[in-house]
Amino acid sequence: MAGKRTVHDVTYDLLRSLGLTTVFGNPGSTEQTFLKNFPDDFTYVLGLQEASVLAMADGFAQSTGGPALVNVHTSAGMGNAMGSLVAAYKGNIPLIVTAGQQTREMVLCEPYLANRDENLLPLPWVKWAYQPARAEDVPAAFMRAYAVALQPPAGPVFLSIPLDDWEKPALGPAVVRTVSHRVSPDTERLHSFADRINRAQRPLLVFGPEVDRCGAWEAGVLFAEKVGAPVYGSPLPDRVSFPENHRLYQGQLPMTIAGVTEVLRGHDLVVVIGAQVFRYYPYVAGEYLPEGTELVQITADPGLAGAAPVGDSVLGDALLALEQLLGMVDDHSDRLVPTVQVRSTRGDWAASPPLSPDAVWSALSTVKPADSPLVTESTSTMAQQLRWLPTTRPASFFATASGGIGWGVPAAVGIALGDRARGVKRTVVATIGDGSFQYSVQAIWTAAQHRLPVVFVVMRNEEYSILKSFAVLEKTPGVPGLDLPGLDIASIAAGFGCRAVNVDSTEKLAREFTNALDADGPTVIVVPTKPQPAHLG
Ligand SMILES: Cc1ncc(C[n+]2csc(CCOP(=O)(O)OP(=O)(O)O)c2C)c(N)n1
Ligand SMILES: [Mg+2]
Repeated sequence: MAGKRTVHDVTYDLLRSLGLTTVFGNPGSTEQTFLKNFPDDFTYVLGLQEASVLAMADGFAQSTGGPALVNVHTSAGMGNAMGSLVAAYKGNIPLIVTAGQQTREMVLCEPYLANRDENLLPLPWVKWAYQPARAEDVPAAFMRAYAVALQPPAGPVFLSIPLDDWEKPALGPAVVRTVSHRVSPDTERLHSFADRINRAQRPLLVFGPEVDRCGAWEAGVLFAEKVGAPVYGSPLPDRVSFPENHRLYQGQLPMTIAGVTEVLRGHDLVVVIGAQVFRYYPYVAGEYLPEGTELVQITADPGLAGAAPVGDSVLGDALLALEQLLGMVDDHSDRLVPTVQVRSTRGDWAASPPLSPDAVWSALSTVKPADSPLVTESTSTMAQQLRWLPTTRPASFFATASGGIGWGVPAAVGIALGDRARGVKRTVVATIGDGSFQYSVQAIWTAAQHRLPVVFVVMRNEEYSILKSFAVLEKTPGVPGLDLPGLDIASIAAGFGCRAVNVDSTEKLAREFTNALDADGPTVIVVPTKPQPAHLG
């Protein structure tokens, strides 16, 4: 019948209804049937490599607080995107990742570009992977993908769509559904946790990424102040969830079993909210909890509740849990908690290059606008960042959730795109190691094309500095491949169309940073930086 609506028409209507009108992609012949006659009310954000495409969508979703849509090229494109997919999965980012597939008519004989075992490739880093059994099922598969991605724990899903599906007649209009993205914790169990908090003599609180992600920053502060307990940030956070300049804030937990246990010693109850127990990294053996310490965990992720080696868990949204707990706990706001000096006051470092990381971070702390979010992937200078640029506002600290580098540069670009989409004007600051800068470097081209307000500060220490600290910890001398000579980062950045400058003093860094804030587009500032031995305990 002439004029019959196609799978293409109905799917675009559905995407419109779901607010998914921005597509992050890199196209190929297997995707062009989806992208055909791309509607005017949709935006296509081109990334030049799929690692960037996916992490830009991740940043976009974190800025907007909603899901994001990705379209990559069959198996090869999906393969390139995998590292970024792991970070999105670990960070609970609702992404609907789609890839084209060869024509159904000939896929059995494995033509060029056929995505073989298409649903296996993204596993285990998606919540659901599916190629519709029939072309007519494509719209409903999108609806299911949306519902699965959004519900807690949120995360990426994958759809493979044969290229000949789009022109097929649709069954009818798509069914639009809504789902909840919060789950309330079991009240009875929460009461039992509150009783334990009320009985505790020396409780300690740990806030993790779920708190900031679900909009519970303020609720967390109220709860901590009422309990009157010291607060730690969870180790290796991808989001910071508590003001790091608050009088109750004591610092970030260490990243080893033994290190965490030392901090928890003497506390009878540890309350972990919105975090894994714990995100350990180097193996330094020890007890998971000191003698006499109990632990309770609140998380929306059954996987994390299951993986905790110790303690009692309740499943639920951190905001709903904190709001309920606030009414259940006794007021101990007058309990004495020693304050910890997190921030340094003055520096005594050489003014000539290479600059010490302390000098770089302290200079940044004098010029970074208070409302600028920080995206950071400077692996050996995390302690200096905490010292000089503590996070004091919600939704303003972002780092990879997976430990894979190459996330920060494209995520910063995605956050700037998300800010623009929701009408927020602020400059995104991305502090990136010279090694980390290379992995998804082409994302800066997208930033330049969209004239995004991003300042990249690249710390050029000419090495994978953190890995040299690991070599000491792991007693592995003589590891090759840890030096990075001969990288002209400013030229690379200029080649992608960015403003780019080399600076060799803190004054120039501050001046160029301030200039960058006024620029119409991204700037890459390259700072020669001294290698920094990192404390990994
Ligand atoms: C995708 C990926 N490949 C390799 C690694 C291993 N790795 C961890 S940190 C690091 C070096 C980072 O170097 P740089 O960004 O220069 O920071 P620096 O340690 O010098 O501060 C590498 C290669 C990783 N985490 N992710
Ligand atoms: Mg480096």
